[in-house]
Amino acid sequence: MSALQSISGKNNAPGSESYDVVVVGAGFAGMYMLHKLRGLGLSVRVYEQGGDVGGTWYWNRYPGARCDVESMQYSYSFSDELQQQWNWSERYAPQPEILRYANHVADRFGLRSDIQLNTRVDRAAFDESENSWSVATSDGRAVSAKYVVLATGCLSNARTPDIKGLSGFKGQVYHTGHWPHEQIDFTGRRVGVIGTGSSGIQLVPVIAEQASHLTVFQRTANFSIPARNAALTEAEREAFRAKYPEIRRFAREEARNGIYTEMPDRGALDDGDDERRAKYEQRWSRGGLTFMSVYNNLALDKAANDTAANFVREKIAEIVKDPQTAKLLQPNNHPIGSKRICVDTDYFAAFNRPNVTLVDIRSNPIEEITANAVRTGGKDYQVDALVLATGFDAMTGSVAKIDISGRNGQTLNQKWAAGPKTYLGLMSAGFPNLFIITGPGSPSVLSNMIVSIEQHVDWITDCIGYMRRRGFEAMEANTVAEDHWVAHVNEVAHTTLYPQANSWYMGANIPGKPQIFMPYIGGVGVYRQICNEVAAKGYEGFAMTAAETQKMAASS
Ligand code: N01
Repeated sequence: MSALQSISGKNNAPGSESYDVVVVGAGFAGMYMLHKLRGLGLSVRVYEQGGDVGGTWYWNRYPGARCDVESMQYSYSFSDELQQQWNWSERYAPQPEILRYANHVADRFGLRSDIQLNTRVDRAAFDESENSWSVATSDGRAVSAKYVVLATGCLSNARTPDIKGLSGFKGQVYHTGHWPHEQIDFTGRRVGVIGTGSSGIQLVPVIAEQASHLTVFQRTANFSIPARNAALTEAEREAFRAKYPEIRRFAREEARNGIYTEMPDRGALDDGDDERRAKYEQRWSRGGLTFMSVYNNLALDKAANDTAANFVREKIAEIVKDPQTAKLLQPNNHPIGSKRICVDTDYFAAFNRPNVTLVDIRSNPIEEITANAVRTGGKDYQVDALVLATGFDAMTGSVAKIDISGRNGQTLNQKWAAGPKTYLGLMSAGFPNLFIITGPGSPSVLSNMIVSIEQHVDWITDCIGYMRRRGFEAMEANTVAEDHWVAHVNEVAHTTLYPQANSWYMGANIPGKPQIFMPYIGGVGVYRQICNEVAAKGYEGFAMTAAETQKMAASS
């Protein structure tokens, strides 16, 4: 029985659908992948679970959702016409505008004809005799493809926590990562928000303006920097556009996180108290994620980190009038930046409103959710609606939902049971011709995602082009290279303060998930150089199989 038959249960007669490449997901990664592969003249089918393109920006449509990297930078760079013509309205565009941009890209580059919406990829099996994948989709079809590219997103598998009584709650329950398409009006309603990560921090001030009462259930206080969002003027857009060649080059090649900003050349302890405070003040007034790049050792040295953390804690105390609430909002169990730092608009000030209450569920965990209340510390907080801003099974969650089997029938879930293993975050040994975009082991979520997406897509496209020109049928990471890379990723992470936090970077938010630091922290510039060198050496660390011959190492 062929793999096609075995996974679909159907007999796929000759003439059944076959593509050069199947791409899973039509977010920013999947769309650009399609565009590039078309450039190689390949047949491509993109499957997208959602009802439209946009990925994370299709699903995360909660009130207040917007990007936290400036839009002039959180945008594609591959088309100069596109970046010169698209008008971002604000410094940080709101979700509907980013989704409009995704749709514009789909239309502008004529992508829709190769994208099948409302279709999940359920299974993919590698057929060793054919060196190709058979892919089964939720509409009951099975197709074959030489290559599969997982463009499934790092934060796509929304996680609903297992809280006693949640299913018996009589009001409405919303998850930020699965927000309804219709407008939700909280006017006059008592709303409970569980979760104070980036999503919770963005939506609290917006819902506070509508709700009759908002109760925020906080387990971990987070560091957040004001966004200082504002409308962009035409002059600002023009100034940016004029500098695009340098901005994009810097973001790709020099920045650690794919964002154009000053590179710090001093550590926090190299400055005296006054000078340091002045620098933090300046960054706080400027707003945004680049607060963390004021010094070069905030992620490395706890004493340096403490100076920034203390500054932000002081700011929280200045903003929040009630000292007890301010104290609860001051993060105290992780170094600043070791959990994804948040960017907000009036988050802390929202707690000065008479209709907002903060409840500490670290000291008193939620006991249960009743028909109309959240019970904690023996007290019932009455709510009509609950918002779960409880995050995602990050980086591996959306991959794990697909039943992927590689050589010898081994599944990716089996292989990754003790934590994800990849070479360069791009491929996993034993799974030939299966590429992952911004997978674990690459800078990914520690960077401006679009910069990392474009780099992976370009690399994968070049790689497939190389294989076709030389008649290679299959490509696979070799185990030794993979083991070295996994060790390197781990080693670099442990030179920083990041592993000190219970973060989703570590898988710590998912009960039972192996705790391994998943993204590569070495920086996008360094990482790009490594990937380029690997390619220049004939894809060193990967084995390639020619059509008519046995396996041979590309690098030998
Ligand atoms: O999710 P999170 P998120 N009981 O995992 C709490 C990106 N993003 O959706 O920290 C009670 O950060 C949990 O508490 P704790 C960005 O990369 C970007 O907010 O585990 N509480 C935490 O407070 C971000 O990092 C933007 O103690 C529970 C919260 O829920 C990533 O997405 C906007 C709980 C989850 O925070 C994820 O952010 C939004 C339980 N059982 C998101 N389970 C931009 O601005 C979880 N929590 C671009």
